[in-house]
Amino acid sequence: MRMFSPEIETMPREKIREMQLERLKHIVRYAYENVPMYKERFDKIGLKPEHIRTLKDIEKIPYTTKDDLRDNYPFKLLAVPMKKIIRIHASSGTTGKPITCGYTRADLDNWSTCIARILTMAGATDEDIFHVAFGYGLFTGGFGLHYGIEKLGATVVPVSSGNTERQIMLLKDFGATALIATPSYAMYLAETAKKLGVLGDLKLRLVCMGAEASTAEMHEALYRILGAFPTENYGLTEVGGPGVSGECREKAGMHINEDMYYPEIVNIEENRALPEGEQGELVLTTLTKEGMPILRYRTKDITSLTYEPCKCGRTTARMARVVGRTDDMLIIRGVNVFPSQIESVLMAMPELGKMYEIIVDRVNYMDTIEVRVEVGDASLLTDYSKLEELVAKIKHKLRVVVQLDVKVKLVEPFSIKRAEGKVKRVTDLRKH
Ligand code: DLL
Repeated sequence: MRMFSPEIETMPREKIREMQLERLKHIVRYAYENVPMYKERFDKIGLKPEHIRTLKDIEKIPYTTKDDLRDNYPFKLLAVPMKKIIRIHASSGTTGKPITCGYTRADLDNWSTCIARILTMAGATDEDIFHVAFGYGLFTGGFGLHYGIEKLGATVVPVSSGNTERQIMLLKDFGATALIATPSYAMYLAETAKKLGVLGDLKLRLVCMGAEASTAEMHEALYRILGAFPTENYGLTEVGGPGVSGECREKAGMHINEDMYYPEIVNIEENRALPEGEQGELVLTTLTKEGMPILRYRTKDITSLTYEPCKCGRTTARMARVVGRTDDMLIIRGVNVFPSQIESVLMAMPELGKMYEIIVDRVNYMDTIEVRVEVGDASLLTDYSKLEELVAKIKHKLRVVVQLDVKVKLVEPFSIKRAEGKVKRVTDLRKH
């Protein structure tokens, strides 16, 4: 199994922990001495950097949240003078001001290394031609992947997002072997290539996806259409962008770049650290960031960790696929529902297309949930009895998975609007 940084990726667990402790002590002192917010926080509770003597001591450090980043907008969390910052990225966010991140030259170099590792574990080599369909701009996806691909020594085609038919032409003409996109956009490209009858002209062998949640069923569906091996990777602007973790060919969780990030899982209600294997909110500490070190960031992403060495030979911790965010979990008549549960049902049904949306409302004080999903073949919509039968089948499957009666509406192929960036699956009308 090829690795980009074999010495790090196969390091024995004890050695990883030693390295993490050393780096943690350093980053805590560095943040304390250079970022006023951290100094204030520590002083308020009488915590000193030297109180961090073991990895477990990290639990003494207060969490950092999205609100902290907003309150310190745009640059108050930088630990170095602006002169040393050579790149800024930001996440759009849904409301208000964006979240910003500043990078020194060393940060950019580490970032590219993380990406090069993730692409290598997905099976890429310096012979691949990467078509990058992530937006280039403040979003971390485009530039983040771009420089990692260059570091790997592969060819990068920086197409950015938009103009799907042109993307298909370029995929075909440039002979791209690897596609970088969000899972929803990768699916849209695949469906469009199929519609245009050019699937056979594509040379794609890899699809590296990230920036939004996807399910195993979605990966399988994509593989069936494109015939290219799908993997996913994870990251967030607050800690630098993509490059936190990625799947290897075993697809048994995403390997965390543990020399750069220290992961924890906490129980959401009680803010209590959870042991290996238990599901909770991922908390990340950057171990090497110079520009904007972040201690114990509450990601709101729900996952679990395993420290078992992987069959691929890597020893780094793996995080399970993100099941959802604490803030996109829907509570419908008291039942917790994640959009990913619905996706896993829909993507496993060959009669259905690959695009769906979820509409939640409140009628006469009662929560309602409706799933609109495209059929694979429009002719189905004119056959009333088949249609009824299919709706009943979907409802039954959804009932088993989400424990609720879900209204199901089948719609024509390509009738639901596609996103070029991150897809928005849920409309919650109760909030209006
Ligand atoms: O989406 C960084 C990124 C770019 C990751 C490209 C991977 C590839 P943000 O825009 O700040 O950064 O959004 C971060 O997106 O907290 C998750 O909720 C979600 N997310 C990112 N990757 C995954 C994934 C980039 N593989 C937020 N699975 C995160 C599920 C993901 N959710």
